[in-house]
Amino acid sequence: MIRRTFLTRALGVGGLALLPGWLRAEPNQHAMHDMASMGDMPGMDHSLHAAPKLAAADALPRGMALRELPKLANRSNQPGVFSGELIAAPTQVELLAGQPSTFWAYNGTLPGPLIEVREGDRVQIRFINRLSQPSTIHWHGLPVPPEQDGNPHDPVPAGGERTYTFSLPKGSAGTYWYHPHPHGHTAEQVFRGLAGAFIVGAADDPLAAIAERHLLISDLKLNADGSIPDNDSNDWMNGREGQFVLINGQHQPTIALHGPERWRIWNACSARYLKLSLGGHKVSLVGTDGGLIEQAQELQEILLAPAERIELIVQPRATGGHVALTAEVYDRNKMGSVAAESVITLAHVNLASGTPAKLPALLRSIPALGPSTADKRVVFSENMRMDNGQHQMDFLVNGKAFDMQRVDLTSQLGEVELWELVNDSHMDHPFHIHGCQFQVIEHELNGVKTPAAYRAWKDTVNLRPRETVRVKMAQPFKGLRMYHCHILEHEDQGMMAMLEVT
Ligand SMILES: [Cu+2]
Repeated sequence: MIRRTFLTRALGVGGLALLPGWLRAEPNQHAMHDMASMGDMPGMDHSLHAAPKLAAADALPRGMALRELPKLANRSNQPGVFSGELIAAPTQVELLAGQPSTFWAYNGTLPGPLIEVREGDRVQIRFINRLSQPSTIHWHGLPVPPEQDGNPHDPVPAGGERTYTFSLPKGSAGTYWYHPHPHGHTAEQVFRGLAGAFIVGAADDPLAAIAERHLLISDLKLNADGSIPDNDSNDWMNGREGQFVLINGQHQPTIALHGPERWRIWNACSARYLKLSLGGHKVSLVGTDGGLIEQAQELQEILLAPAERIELIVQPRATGGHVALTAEVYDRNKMGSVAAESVITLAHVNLASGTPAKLPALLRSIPALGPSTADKRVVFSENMRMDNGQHQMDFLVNGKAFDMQRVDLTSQLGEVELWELVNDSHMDHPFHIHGCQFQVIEHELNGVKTPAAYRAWKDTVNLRPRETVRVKMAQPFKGLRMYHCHILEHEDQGMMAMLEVT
């Protein structure tokens, strides 16, 4: 159904203009008839009708102090056990004055509540699904057993519930998140508001003395009447981007530094790439998806692909002063006639004067994964073909669209493997694998190999057009794992595959 609706979306009257010139064709009679007969399908883009107008770019209030993420309450009184409840349900939020929007939210908050636990904790989350669709919760990046990881094979039906339980081992401290992963509905459930942050704290954290701040960045496409539009054909091709980029659900908030701060940043956007800059102010990268790196890396800009996370140390500036946190222009080679990219202001930051913190020379040791004894090759590609006289866009892994019944690769438990991740397409795609962290070994582009600049644990890595990235990993649990493009529209259309660990 997902591919079918995309096909009609792509050929909708409004959608035609968005196709690249070499793909444009007049829809034939059959296609037009087909489209009309499918007008009542759920989630259908009624391209023949006038689309509601998008809210103006300045329609949301801005400049409020950045609020903290709401926290999920721990209902357990046992030491070492975190027990909480997440309810996914339609929730009315009035972002535009007098024009309430219906989001889908966890526990009524946008984003969902922050889950904060410690290494060694046992986690029990009761999930109640009050949506009209099946859903799951995927614990993005966490080392949890496959049957607890919200695979599309384990849907929680509309009106149903289940409890996810897992333990977090020593060494798993890091910056994670959670979001739905049901078959074919992931993109919609996330863009309607379902996502939240998950932090695993370390017992021996070398940066524990530095104040933490959390910035979960998400993207919002909003109509002027407050409704949240379905994906259009452009969203299905390039991944959805809205006219608003929010931090902790706020538009262009202000942040006042009172001294050195440790920022954890999540790119929870469906498709937007964030080339982050703090007005030229140097910051120190201290962590990636799976926790601290070995040595702090000083930088002025960093690219955060969809689903990636980082930890930065932001030091006060002797002269104080205001800077903007921005997403600089990054060209990810979108298809069709899309608007020119521009710099996006995410927040206004006051770098009050203060004393910078001295960082330890070694944050932690990350042992290199040893020699690999098995290889894998994963190729992301796109394909436009004719099907029944209509254009059909495919997003593929190793030449195939996702099939819930097909195991694509198998791995042995604990075996170190070298995965060659290839982007054989013209557009950036972020690769993500469930349930484990990998180490990037090298990037290869145009025949030039570049070793990773530092050792780090990651679960998501961007693949530039025609780029190959080599990573090493070892699977910690037996069972079924998903790996896919984390542009959620591409994932839903088939750029996903399955690994069985035996
Ligand atoms: Cu993709």
